Order: sequence, then C-alpha cells, then structure tokens
Amino acid sequence: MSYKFNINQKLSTLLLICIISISLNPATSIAEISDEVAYMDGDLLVLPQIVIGKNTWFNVSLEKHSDGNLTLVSHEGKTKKILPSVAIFKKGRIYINVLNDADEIISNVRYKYIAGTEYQFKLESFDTPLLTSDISFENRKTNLWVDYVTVRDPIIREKISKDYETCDCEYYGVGYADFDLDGDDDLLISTVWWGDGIDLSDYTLENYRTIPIEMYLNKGKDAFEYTENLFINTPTLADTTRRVIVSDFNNDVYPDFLLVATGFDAKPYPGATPTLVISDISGNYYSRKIDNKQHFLHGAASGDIDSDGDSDIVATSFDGVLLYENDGNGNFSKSTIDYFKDKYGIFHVEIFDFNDDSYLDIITTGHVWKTNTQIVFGPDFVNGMEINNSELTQNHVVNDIQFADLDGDGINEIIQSTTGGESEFYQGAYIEIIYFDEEMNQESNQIVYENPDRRGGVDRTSPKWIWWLKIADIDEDGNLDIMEDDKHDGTILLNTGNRNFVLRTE
Ligand SMILES: [Ca+2]
Ligand SMILES: [Ca+2]
Ligand SMILES: [Ca+2]
Ligand SMILES: [Ca+2]
Repeated sequence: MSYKFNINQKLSTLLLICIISISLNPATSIAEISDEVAYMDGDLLVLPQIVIGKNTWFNVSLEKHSDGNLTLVSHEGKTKKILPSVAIFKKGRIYINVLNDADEIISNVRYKYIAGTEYQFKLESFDTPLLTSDISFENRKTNLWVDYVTVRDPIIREKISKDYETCDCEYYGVGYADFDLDGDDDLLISTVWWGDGIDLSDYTLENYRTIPIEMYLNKGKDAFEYTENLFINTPTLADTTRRVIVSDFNNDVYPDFLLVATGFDAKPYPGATPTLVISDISGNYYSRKIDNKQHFLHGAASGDIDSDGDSDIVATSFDGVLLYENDGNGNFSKSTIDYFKDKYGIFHVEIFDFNDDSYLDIITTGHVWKTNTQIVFGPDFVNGMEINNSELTQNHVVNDIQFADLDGDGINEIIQSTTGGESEFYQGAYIEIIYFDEEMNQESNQIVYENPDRRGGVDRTSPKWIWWLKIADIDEDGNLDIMEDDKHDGTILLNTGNRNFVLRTE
C-alpha cells in the first residue's frame, strides 16, 4: 500500500474512531502496550529486537530526522540466534511489525535503505491496524457480515471432514480480529466435532476428536484466504469450541483468542483445558493452556476487571463462575467467584459497563428456569440486579445477550437470543428486547422475533436456534438493526424507529 493512501486511510480511520466513540461506547479501551514492541522515545525510534541475517540485535536506536528519514545511532549487542522480534532487516529494508508512537500505533512499517548513505533509511509504507479493545464484547463489533459456512475454504472444509471423520457441522466459535494488522477484520473459525452429524449415535467419547481451528485473512470484497502461515507450529486443535473471545491478552497489539471449550458435550462431561491462541511479538500464533485443569467452559468474556491495565477472563463452567486474572503477559491465575446469587443455570457471560458509570459490570445468563439473568456491578461486584424474561421466554435458554441503544433515548437495551428450555431443549429461535428506565429499572420486554419451527440439526441444512446476535446499522438509516451474526440463515430485524422492527431475510 502506498504512503499517501495510508494517510487518507488513517484520517478516515481517525474520523471513524471519533464517530464510533461518540455514538457507541465511551468505555472502549485498549490495554497497556508491552514494552517489547518498537516505540518512539523523543526523536529516537527504538527496536527492542531486530533480526539481521542469523542474528538478533537488541535495543537498536535510530534517529528520526525532520524529513522522516532514519539514521542508525546505536545498539546494545547481538546474539547468534533468531529470536521472536518486532523487526527484521532483509533485502535492504527494515520491516517493523508494530510501532508505538505515543498517540498512535502503526503496523507493517517498511523503511528502505537509502543507497550511498551511512545507515540512512526512508519510510516506504505502513498500515493502520484495527485496534483490539481489552473488552471482548467490543471486539464482537465488526463491519463484516458473513455466512459462516460458505466463508470457509471448500478444500479445507473437505479435508478436515475427511481427516477427522466429522460432518461439516457446527460453528459456534467465530472470532473477528485484525490479526495481520493491515486495517481490516480477519476471521478465526473453530468448528465442532459431531461425528457424522446424522443422529449423534456415533457421538461417543471413544470416537470423539479435537479438530483444527482455521484462520482466514480478509482480502477485501468478502473474499477470505485460508492461511496456516501465522501459526508457529500447526493450527491449534479445538476441543468443542462453544465460543471464541478476542482480546490482546499479552498487550503486544496483535489480537489473541480464547477458545471457550466444553470438551466432549455428553456424559461424563470431562471438560477441556482452557486454551489461548496467542501471538508472539513477531505476529506468529501458538497455543497456550491457561489452566492445568479441565473445565466444561460454556461461556466466557474478557475485560480489565481489576483495573490494572490488562484483560482478565470471566468464564462460566460446571465448576462455577471462574475468574482468570491476567499478569499483563497473558499468564493467568484462577479463582472462583461467588458474586452471583445462584450459580446453577449460568452458561453465558458478558462484560460490559451496563450502568454507564465507567466501571465494567458482569452479566450472566443461561438456563432461565433455574436462574434469571444477573448483572453485578463493578468495581466492587457486591451489588447487582436480576432481569426478568417475558412470559414466553421465562423457561428458555438465553444463548446470547447484547447491549445497545436501539431507540436512541441514551439508555442501553438488552437484546437477547433465546431458545427452548427444559421441555423443548434448544428448539425454536426467539429474539427479545428488554428496555430500562433512567434509574436502570427494568421497564418492559418486547419479543421481536419468534419462530418455534426452527429445529434444524447440527448439519446446518435447515435453520435452527440462533447462537450469536449482531447489532449494526445494516440499511444505513441511522438506526441500529438486529441480525443473526451468522448470515447463513440471514434473519434481519430492521429498526424502523419508535421501537418498531420489521423482519427481513437475506
Ligand atoms: Ca486484516
Ligand atoms: Ca497479543
Ligand atoms: Ca486486569
Ligand atoms: Ca458499571
């Protein structure tokens, strides 16, 4: 990409950021950036490490002149090894993955050696990455709207089905993030092993397999390219991913992923070891377990719960609600939290500043016939409130919960996707909006979509319950609309104003 194009792109991105931060959510925050990425120190550009040939050099400083050119000033020695590095020198160019310039972060920065000079370099190009919020809920927002099934590479789909003896089935685990830092959202897709997917008679612990996750780079115009190039080893094997959440857990600007996994989803429910797909500073990914114990993790969300500058994880499991506290480098210590009145029936969680007091709150939900949706308010997590479903959905499973101001009165609504509970387990698809007044008291419930006939199986050939919702202004009329995040079944509820919603199917 050319320099000029990027300046324009940067301006429009800045404008966009201004618009988003005014209209959507002032709580969006970026975690503190690791001191391992390249940074500006006054007029000095410091590379903590750079690979040159078969060596890694440390703390290489380059002076930046008024014309933008760099001159090599100093370094602090080298080692005869190739280490993970934020920069590499090859073919007369310095490539810097991430540069932290105090008020802005740029990526994929390329400087070219100026022939005939004594170690002078000229800027050739750079990108402006999409930044990753430390709140996973914020990272669900994307300008992509894709069909989870058809976005996958057909050759990879077939290969995984064949190699792992699985149907081309379920997609609960989709994460949006700019993992090549070129300014657009890419996709991480983690499918679920369900055997042949016909009647689940072959779904036994004996047959059960973990299957590889898939990374797709956004090539523009709804084209995605499958890649394994960003993995240090082979793609992570996922153990029934029920959700993927995105945050930059090690603060190196590259987005990271938690595979929220249940493990084998039938008796004896052995659980899975919670696993991150995490970056190193050179932008390569590897798997890192964050626990030495297996848990049946059905839900998780991340945010800086303890306000120390990094993104922590709250997860719902059969062993209660778990807090994984981050040390800033993506290492976690686990505790069990008991903020919640009733832990039975909790299967899903989000972290969001619901009462708009600038402290993150924790919202849990799941099997509503066992326990209502609960909100516990930060920073102390002592006080909370319960939310009531409507009569139609009071015995339902809440699959997903979203927060947005749909009617433009300055107060966030809850938007939730539900499906049948105890007697009609996971049958039918429903979308409900819950309104609140200025004192955050629950005001009313509105069912905006109900389709009890959505009873499709795991093979995705006919519509089934809705797992993830998407809130975006799809028709660009200024009102936020409600969609299924997966375009496969394509439900859209167009917001026509005054709390009216019109069903459209894509
Ligand atoms: Ca990208
Ligand atoms: Ca990272
Ligand atoms: Ca933290
Ligand atoms: Ca709050």
